[in-house]
Amino acid sequence: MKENVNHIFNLVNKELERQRNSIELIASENFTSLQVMQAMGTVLTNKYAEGYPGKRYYGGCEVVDEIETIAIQNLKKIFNINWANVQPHSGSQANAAVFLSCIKPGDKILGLDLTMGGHLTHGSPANFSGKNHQALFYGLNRDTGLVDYQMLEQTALQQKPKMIICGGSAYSRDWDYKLIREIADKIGAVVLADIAHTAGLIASGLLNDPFEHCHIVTSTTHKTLRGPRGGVIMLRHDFENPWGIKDNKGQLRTMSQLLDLALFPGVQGGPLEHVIAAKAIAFEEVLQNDFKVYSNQIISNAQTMSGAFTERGYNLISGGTDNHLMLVDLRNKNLTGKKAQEALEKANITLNKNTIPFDDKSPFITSGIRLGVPAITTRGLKEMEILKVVDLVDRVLTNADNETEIKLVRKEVLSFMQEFPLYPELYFRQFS
Ligand code: DSN
Repeated sequence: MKENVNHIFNLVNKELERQRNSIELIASENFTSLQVMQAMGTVLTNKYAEGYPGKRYYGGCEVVDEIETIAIQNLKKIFNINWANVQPHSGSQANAAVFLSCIKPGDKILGLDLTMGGHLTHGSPANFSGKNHQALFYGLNRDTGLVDYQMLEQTALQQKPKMIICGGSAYSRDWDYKLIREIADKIGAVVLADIAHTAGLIASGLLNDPFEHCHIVTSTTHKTLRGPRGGVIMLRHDFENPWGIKDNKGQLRTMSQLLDLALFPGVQGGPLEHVIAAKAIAFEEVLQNDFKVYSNQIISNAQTMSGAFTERGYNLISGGTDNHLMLVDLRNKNLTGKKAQEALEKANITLNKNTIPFDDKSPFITSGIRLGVPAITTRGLKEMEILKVVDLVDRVLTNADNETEIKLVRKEVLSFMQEFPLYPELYFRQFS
């Protein structure tokens, strides 16, 4: 038993070393503060608290009530909103609750195609969203790489979906939430904005504000928000639901009531109060002035990176980025996304292969890679260092079959990342 437990802690330390020694370019990852991490490893993990603050199904909830209330208050301050639910275990659970509260099985939904940068929970046939609903998709314009709002409008007017979803996981441009709402109003559809990727940048006022136009907003908390893994559901205005949606007792409810009920008991059981404590701390960090400095640096780093790749002859979908990520089309480099990901991994550079719009390759192979800068920005890399990162990535991609060159790049990555210490004091001790 002891050996097996220690083996796990050894593996945790191994992962710590992997993170320390890599250039992390996965657009959806980040490094939390030590405080955020510490909150997750506390006695709060022992507590059952089904229900919501003040209305729980278990005794002994007075402390977690206080913690969850602080998390909610902090989140409300960040986005200037009236209501929030901080219990979703993930962005997918948050979206599942929105679906459960607003639409019925079989209803039509309209989201950005996954192969064009959308998300599994926006209607993919492999996901509950596409299995339980009639999923329709809009895409990107082939020439510009931008969301094809004309296609979105035409599909919406013809098909009359009950819900329009905006937001994605590999789209590097900002969204026209106002236009989407105008289209939705013509057919009486609910607009869900999933800001999982860009929440931190929106919190810092650097991207369009979805809250004024979209009925419901969901997010994860671990990407640009730099919190623990988890999700949230938010409303700026808690509206009387205009669609006359009733709860399972046939009672008319406001949206916040329906969403609370949909998440618990509809989708989830007991909330993860240790993660909610970590969310409360992360949200406190977002409220500090230096978070805005961090978000500005993300955008500047992403633009520096996209400019440098373009100068080196890489084709970027939409020609660049407004946010923290970019999508590179590797077809002119005679490389697949899979090959690129694997070669880079050997050099301790982590990112993911990604389909590009109108890709002729499968999601297991792909013609592109997605790169994001939130994690390396947290580690302290600025514009000058971003140029070095681009150089290292380019060297691997132009020598993808040259093991000697890849080894040389790996050596450089190891010494380069030592200049940006990650959790220097941290070590997960073994138990005797
Ligand atoms: N898997 C996440 C991403 O990488 O974007 C989205 O859920």
